[in-house]
Order: sequence, then C-alpha cells, then structure tokens
Amino acid sequence: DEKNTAAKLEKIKGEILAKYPTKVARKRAKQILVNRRDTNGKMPEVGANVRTVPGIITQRGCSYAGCKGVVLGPTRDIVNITHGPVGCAYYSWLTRRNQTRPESDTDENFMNYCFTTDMQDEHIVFGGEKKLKQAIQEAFDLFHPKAISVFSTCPVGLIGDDVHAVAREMKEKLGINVFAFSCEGYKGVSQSAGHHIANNGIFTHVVGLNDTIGKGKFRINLLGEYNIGGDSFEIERILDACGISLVSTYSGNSSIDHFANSHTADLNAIMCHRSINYMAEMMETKFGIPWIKVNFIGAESTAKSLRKIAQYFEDEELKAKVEEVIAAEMPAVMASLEKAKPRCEGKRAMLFVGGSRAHHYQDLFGELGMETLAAGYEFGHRDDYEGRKVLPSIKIDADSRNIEELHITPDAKRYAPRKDEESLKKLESEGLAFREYEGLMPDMKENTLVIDDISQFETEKLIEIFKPDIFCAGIKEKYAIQKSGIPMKQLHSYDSGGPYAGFKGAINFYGEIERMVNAKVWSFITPPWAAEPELSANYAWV
Ligand code: CFM
Ligand code: HCA
Repeated sequence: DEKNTAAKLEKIKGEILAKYPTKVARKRAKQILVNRRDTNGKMPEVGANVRTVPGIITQRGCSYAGCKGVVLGPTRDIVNITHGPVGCAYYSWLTRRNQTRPESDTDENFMNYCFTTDMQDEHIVFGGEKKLKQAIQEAFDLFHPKAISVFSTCPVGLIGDDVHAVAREMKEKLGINVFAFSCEGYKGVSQSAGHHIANNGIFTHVVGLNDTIGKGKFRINLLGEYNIGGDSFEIERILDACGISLVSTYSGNSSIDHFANSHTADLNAIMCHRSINYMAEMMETKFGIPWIKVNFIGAESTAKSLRKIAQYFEDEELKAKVEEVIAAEMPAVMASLEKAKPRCEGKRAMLFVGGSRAHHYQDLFGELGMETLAAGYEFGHRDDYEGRKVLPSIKIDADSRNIEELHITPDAKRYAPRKDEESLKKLESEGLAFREYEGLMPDMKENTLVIDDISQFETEKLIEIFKPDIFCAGIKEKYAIQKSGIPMKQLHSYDSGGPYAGFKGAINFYGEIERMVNAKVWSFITPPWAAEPELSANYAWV
C-alpha cells in the first residue's frame, strides 16, 4: 500500500511537470518531492533557496519585504523610512498584522505611520540622496525619535544612492542613531536575503549599545517571533508566569532599547530559525550566548519548549515552576481539544507558507488529529526542510562569556563556538553527539508531498487532485482557493484571528479550524472559470 501511495504521488508529480517546458520541468523536479527515505534511510535532497523561473507565479516576496516588513517592521519606536516609490512603502504598511504594546505613556509607537521619500522620475535621473536627507530631517523635526532607519527599494540600488553615507551624515548632525539597509528588493531570490541584511544591520548598529534593562534570574531573548495577531503577548504571558525574563523579542512587541540590551541575555531561544539564525550566530560568537530552538505553535510544543528552556538553566525551582504553569494551562486546552478534535480528526490539510510556519503549524493540526498531505516553504533553505544539526543545550558560566576564554571542558559547563570545526568534532567524539533538529521533511509522514516555492499552477493542481479539507497560504493565494471550494486559512496574517501561539493560541486555533473544516459554504461555490475557463479582456479601442 505504501508503495502504491508513493507510486501515485510520483505519477502526480509527473503530471504536474508535464505541463512545463523541459528546462523548467527539470528545475521544478528538484523542488517537488515525494517525502520518502531511500532504502539506506536517506532523505531526498530538496532544491531550495533558488531563483524562481521568470513567468511562474510564485508566492514569494522580495528582499525589501524581508528586511523592512518582516524583521524591523514590528519594532515600535524606530522611524522606518522607505527610500523609494510610494507603492513599496504603502504595500508594506501594516499588512503583517503585528501588534505592539508600549510600556508607558511616554513610549513612542510609530508603527501606525508610513514613512517614505516617495521617489519620483527626477530622483531616478538626478539621484535621491538629497530627498532622503530631507525626509530624515523632517521625521526628526516632527517626531524626535531615538532612531531612524532607511530601507532601500530596487531603484535605489540601480541609481546608486549611497544610503549609508546619508545615514552617517544625519546621525552626526542629529545626534540620534540613524542607519540604513541595502535591502533592494531584487537582492537574493526571496525575502530570505532581506532577513540576513536586517540581522547584520541591527547587530552592527544597535545590539550591545545599552545594558540597563533586562533583569531577572533567567534572562532570554526570543528570536524569530513577530507578534502576528498578538502571538508574542501570549508567549510573554506564559514566560512571565514561569519566572523567565524576556530581554528582547526579535522583533515582536519590541523597542530599540530591547535590542540594544539583548546581549545581556543568558540564552537565545529561536522560534523562526529561517529569519533570525544570523543574529543568534553573531551573538553567540561575539557575546557567547548559546541558542536553542523552540516552538510555541501547538500546546504540546509550547510545553516542550518551556521544559527545554528550564532544562537549559539546570534550575530545579524553575523546572518545578514550568511544570506548575503547564499543569495550570493544559486543562483548558484539553477541554477545547475534546470539543474540536472529533469534528476534525482524519481531515487533511495543506500548508504552503514562508520559511517556518509550514512546519510549525503541522503540530497544531496534528493535535487536532488532522493529517498534512502536502507542505512547503516559499523561501526556506535546505536545512529548514531536511533538518539541521545543532549542539545539545549547553550552559556557559556567565563570567567566562568572553570569546577568548571559551573552550570545551569535560564538565557540564561547556561551550564551543559552533563554527569551529575542531571543537565540534571534539564534542562529537566526547559522546555529546549531535542531535538532529527536526526539519519539515523528517517531521512529516513518509509519502507526503513536499514542494518548495509552489506555483499558482501547482496549487490549483493539488486542489483539483486531492480536494484537501483546508489549504493554508497567504493573501495572494486566498481567493482562488476559496473559489475552488476549499476553506482557506492565512497562516501569515491569520486573516483576522489570532493569537495562535502558546496555550490560549492553541485554543483559538482549534475552535477556528473546527469551524472552517466543517463549513459547507465553500462547496456551494461555482468558480467563474467553470463556466468561462479563459477570460479575454474587452478593450474600449478594440
Ligand atoms: Fe519566519 Fe515569520 Fe515565517 Fe518569515 Fe514571512 Fe511571517 Fe511567514 Mo509571512 S519570519 S519565515 S518572512 S515565521 S512574514 S512572521 S508569516 S512568510 S512563515
Ligand atoms: C511578506 C510578508 C508576508 C506576506 C503574507 C501573504 C506576511 O512576505 O512580505 O502573502 O499573505 O506574512 O505578511 O509573508
């Protein structure tokens, strides 16, 4: 039967590829996989983080989106100026549904504003640096922010404006932190390059500038959590109940002061590895802060992640407190699950989202007894799919957090910079073997479909062939899916819902999915293309 399923999936893959020109088909063949280990137990290699073939309708976004929208967007008190056409600024304005909660009445919050230089043709011809200086000055005069940052859009790189020189000059002139990002949309193959540029920029210009906040016995940063639909609020509530202090989240519900102080944390807990691993690596190298991978999507995963943090600190009191919190939260979760699960069990989901949620949300569907038939990322890298090796949680003496002194010792307090091959080999030989961190593919059932950078055509084919009970993707995919009669949940913005993280988030999710997969309404829809497969435009002059 298993063999049959595999053969069936390979046949479907062939059917999809047959529609493409030979060269495109060859390329897509590496990105459409039947998730199945070979007879040696080896997983297939996935083609990921490669250029989308022009002409294919991709779900992907751009580098500017990854830098400005994703990583820096959720920070409330930096004035983020888009240097470029107004459309780039407008489309990246508040679409991501990240929320923020100023800590006091004097705390600034600029997130509701949209700042742009509104580049025009004349700036393309004569350069836009003067306009940018003016915009920075104007923002300063109006708002007196602690910091201003500048984000480059495609034309900026093409005409060669030196945004960094402008930032340096204005920093000097205004006496506040001003920094710029060369995150032109065309850089890299997706949002992913923008994440990297953002991480490098914050690390260079902000991290380590202050060490006055961030008290508490167990201090962590939460990396790769962006407070979509209030997720960070729920995680903050849980960490707070456990007695774990959050120095900074990157970057949900954050402020520039949180970033500046984040090097004082004892541990980096990473939610979305794809968008922020660079920051964790740099903090590890420069400040000796180890990192562990966590996931607060799913009640079980939340409990597991809390236990992992407590285990890292090797503190009995903390471990007991964490157990107490889990015990207090779980009854409500189980009550909600008992209601939803019988109506969801056995139903089938497909998830095509970003660079981590297509993986993390499978835990929530799993809790509901639902099966993930097919999944993939827009811009994940190979390690996000195939899993990556990370060191076991390792603790370091706070006093020896100086890179020169870091070394491997046979006792419990050991630390090795992960990049150092020698140290890594030694750890392995000491029996502190690498643990494989679960990636999307090893975590999914065998004989499921894994598709990287799925196209609109492939989406339509999957729906036609499998008729899943729910399809999860983004705004661009939403309406074609619904018109095909399939319930569609946005796992980026959560539509208008959320939070879905943590314990309360799980309860929200169960209720919502139960309602969606049992709603009959979509099956009554006849899509416009059923009657008229191809629409031709009627132009006035024809
Ligand atoms: Fe990380 Fe994200 Fe995601 Fe992402 Fe994104 Fe996002 Fe996403 Mo949209 S940082 S990779 S670049 S978890 S914005 S909050 S929802 S595609 S799966
Ligand atoms: C982005 C942001 C996005 C888009 C979501 C979507 C988000 O990639 O620039 O396509 O619905 O989460 O807001 O991923």
